[in-house]
Parts: sequence; structure tokens; C-alpha cells
Amino acid sequence: MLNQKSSLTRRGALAACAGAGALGITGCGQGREILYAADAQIDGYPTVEAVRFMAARLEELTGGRLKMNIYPGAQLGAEKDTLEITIFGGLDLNRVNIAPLNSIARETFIPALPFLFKSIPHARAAMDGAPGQAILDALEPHGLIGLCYYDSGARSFYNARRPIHEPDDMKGLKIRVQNSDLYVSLVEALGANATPMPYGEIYTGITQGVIDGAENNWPSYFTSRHFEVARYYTLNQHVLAPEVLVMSAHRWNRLNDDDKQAVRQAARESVPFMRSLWDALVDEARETVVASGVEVVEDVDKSLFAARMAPVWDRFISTPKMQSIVDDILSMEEAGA
Ligand code: GTR
Repeated sequence: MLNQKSSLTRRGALAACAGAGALGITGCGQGREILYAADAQIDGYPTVEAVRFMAARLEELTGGRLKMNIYPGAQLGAEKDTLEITIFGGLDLNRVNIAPLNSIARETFIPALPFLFKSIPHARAAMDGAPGQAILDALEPHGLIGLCYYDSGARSFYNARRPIHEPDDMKGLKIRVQNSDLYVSLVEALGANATPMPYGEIYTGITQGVIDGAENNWPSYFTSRHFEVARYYTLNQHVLAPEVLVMSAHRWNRLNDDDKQAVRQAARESVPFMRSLWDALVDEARETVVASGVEVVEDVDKSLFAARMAPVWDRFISTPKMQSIVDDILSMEEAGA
């Protein structure tokens, strides 16, 4: 764990390197170029390991010229803040959930629409295909290059108060959400109170009663240790939105064409690697959490949650372009994706 002093020193180093890059001075790090990457998840989490895998491939593909330094565990700040830094060019790469991108490009609302994807294969096919690419492309005018998606499974509600069997059980609960209007709407649609808050503050928030619970996938619920303090988990699976790896357009625009291709290739190759780690961690998380005695509500009528959350679709699909991406995603499911 970094203390505040070393964290500040590291920030200073980052700023100096970014500044050097902006002046066209390469080789911040003995003749090599270093790309700085952030992740809010802890070291060892599949997204962090995937970016490490990418770093190794990038080094190989560029004959050791492009290296990466990866800072996991929100050492450089919460996702919302590191994204701003990435847009300004103070960070080169950032692995984030799609939710904090919602306030940057509205197309990113699409994968977070409740009950959009019918299955994990459907979500993977849509994100790997044309709809996913259209959403990544929408980031570019906002200073971010979308490189690839990683899995994030299904998000479900957990809390410290009571088991949730149906939407009405959510009434009055204070539920932490990511920094996204869509997530606020999802939770309010169930009659609960939505509290946007950084990921790193949830554990204490629950122990202190500032919030009653949150929502996330099995691996996050497990690795964040939220399951220790929020002992009711309901598999209502309202959102199957992915993680995203983005690069600062400032840095991207200074790469030559070969290096751009190497970055894209290394990112692409890290996706199947991430998914194999992910699938294994989902199983491990579920087993460990269940063994710890958490009350898991599996028998839940998802259609009741879907019906309550349905108005969110109309509210957040705000352009014909967005509607057409949504239609493409839905047709992929019909085609048996
Ligand atoms: C996790 C995701 C993190 C972060 C977190 C959250 O599933 O991997 O990047 O977005 O959720 O809820 O803040």
C-alpha cells in the first residue's frame, strides 16, 4: 500500500514524464518510451493481469522500445479522476468500467442498459463486433482511444440489511452507484436511494452505515472484500456492461503508425487471456463467498427487475445513432450470438 508521500512523488514523476512527452522529448526512462497505465482494481485482478500481458506483448512487438508501467489498486486515484488525467494526457492508458465513461460519450450508456444482453456470449459477441467498435469510436472526439473491452460479468445487488427477493425489497435502501446518471436511475427505479461514491470507499461506507450496499459482479464483491460487510447478495444481474481499456489521444497521436498497430495488436491479444482468468475468478469468488456464509438469493424473477428498470432505456437512448447500435445488439441475440 502506498503512503501519501510516495503517491504524491509518483504523481510528480508522472506529470514530469507527461510533460516531457508533450514537448516531444521521448525516452523518459533510458532510451525507451514508457506508457503509464492505471487500474482501480487490485494487483492480480484479471484486468490488471491482462494489461500486464499486453505490456509484455508490446515490448516484444516494438523490440523493447515501448514499455509500460502499471499502477493498480487506484493508486493514482478513483476512475473518474484518472479518466480526466488521461484525457489531459497526464496518464497514457487507463482500464476503467464503462460507467465512468458515461459522462464523456453518451454512446457508452448502451452496454449499461439494464437487461440488454441475454447472456455472456451475447455480450462478448456484441462488444467484440461492430456495435462495440462504434461505441469505442465515439470516445475519440473526447480525447480517448478505445483499445478493447474486457469482461465484467453480471452486476447484482448486495447489502448489509436484508435479503432482496423482489424489487420492492430494495425500497429505502441506500445503494452506492458508480459515477453515472444511468446507474442513479436504475437504483431509483427500484425505490432505493442512489449514492455515487468511489469504489475504494464502499467498504468503509457500509461499515459506517453511510450506505447499505452496492452492486457488482462476483469477482469485485469478493476481491474488494465487500462480502465481509454486506452479507446478502441477490443474483438479479441487471447489467452486463464491460470494462474498457482506453488510451489518451494526446499520447496516441505521438505514436508512429507501426507503434499504433503494435498497441492495438497487444491490446487485442490480451482479451482472450483476460477472459480465461476472469472465468476462473468468477468460480473462485462464488465458492469462497458462499463458503463464508453469505446469503445468496439465486431464485429471483429477473423480469420484475427488468420491468421496473425499463423506462431507463427511453431516457438514455437519446439519438437515432444510439438506437441503431441498440438494434444491432438485439439482432445479434436473435441470430443466436
Ligand atoms: C468493478 C470494475 C471497476 C469499478 C467498480 C465500481 O466491477 O472492475 O473498474 O468500476 O466495479 O463499481 O466502481
